[in-house]
Amino acid sequence: MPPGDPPAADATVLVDIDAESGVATLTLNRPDALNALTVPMKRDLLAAFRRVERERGVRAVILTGAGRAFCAGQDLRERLQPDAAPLGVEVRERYNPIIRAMRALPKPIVGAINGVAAGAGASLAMACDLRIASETASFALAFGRVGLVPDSGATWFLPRLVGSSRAAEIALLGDSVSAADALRLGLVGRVVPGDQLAAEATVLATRLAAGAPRALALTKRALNAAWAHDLDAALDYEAHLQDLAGRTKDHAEGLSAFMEKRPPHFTGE
Ligand code: T3D
Repeated sequence: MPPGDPPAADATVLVDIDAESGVATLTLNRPDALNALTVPMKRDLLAAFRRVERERGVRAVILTGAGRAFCAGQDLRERLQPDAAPLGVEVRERYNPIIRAMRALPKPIVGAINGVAAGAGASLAMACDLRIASETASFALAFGRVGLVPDSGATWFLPRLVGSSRAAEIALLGDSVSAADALRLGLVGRVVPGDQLAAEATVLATRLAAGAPRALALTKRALNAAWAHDLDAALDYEAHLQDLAGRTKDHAEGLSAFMEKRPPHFTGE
């Protein structure tokens, strides 16, 4: 955390920036409500993603939850308030901008899934670039249980991560998917004991933060675009991005480091 910028004790999203490693950790912080998402929290989460995009020293991001849950999705108590926005408005104006910001963030996001990820909480997890889960984590597309449709990108991410047949089971039945099953299905990349999650996520994010930032940003862009591309378009787009990457100082540094048999030192230039 930079000096002079302590988090408010009641902040709904904690932002902790480790200047040395270049890793920013965003922590959803309403543990008593399993980090269920309220209007201020969605605003704070979007602001946090915008902040880590602006901060040049941040090269990788961890998204996790405080307490025993990752995120239980929309705060259902807030939804019962008489002044709650219509659902379509809430999704368009508050959820979708967060998901768009995560996918457009030119820095990798590691989801450290420390507990249950339900409803829009599962969507947030799926919008991360990499997911590492605690053994006690679980995923539930709980939308159907409250008579709603999977949103915040869930219907887009899920079939791409686990295939359409498994996605239909998870989305239509809404059953909880254990961390072990999530690993088997490809919903997460790694599962570790709960007491090792923070450390393992930090190791992963620190590795990413030491990578060539422009190359990683362009790789994320290519992977995002690949879903909408056929092979011809993907080949053309890769060539275009390689042109850009090839002009960076980091590419020259990578070549020098290889020839000199030393680790590269990437600066993002
Ligand atoms: O605006 C819009 O609505 C559109 C967007 C919708 C997107 C969505 O995310 S819809 C889906 C919303 N989420 C859910 O339906 C999940 C609801 N929660 C649960 O099903 C369960 O809590 C869990 C399976 C996640 C965990 O179960 P468990 O037994 O481990 O914990 P618990 O006892 O149910 O919850 C602990 C506390 O967290 C409890 O509070 P209390 O009684 O101790 O004061 C519970 O009410 C609170 N909590 C959990 N989830 C939510 C929540 N409070 C508000 N909203 C929640 N989503």
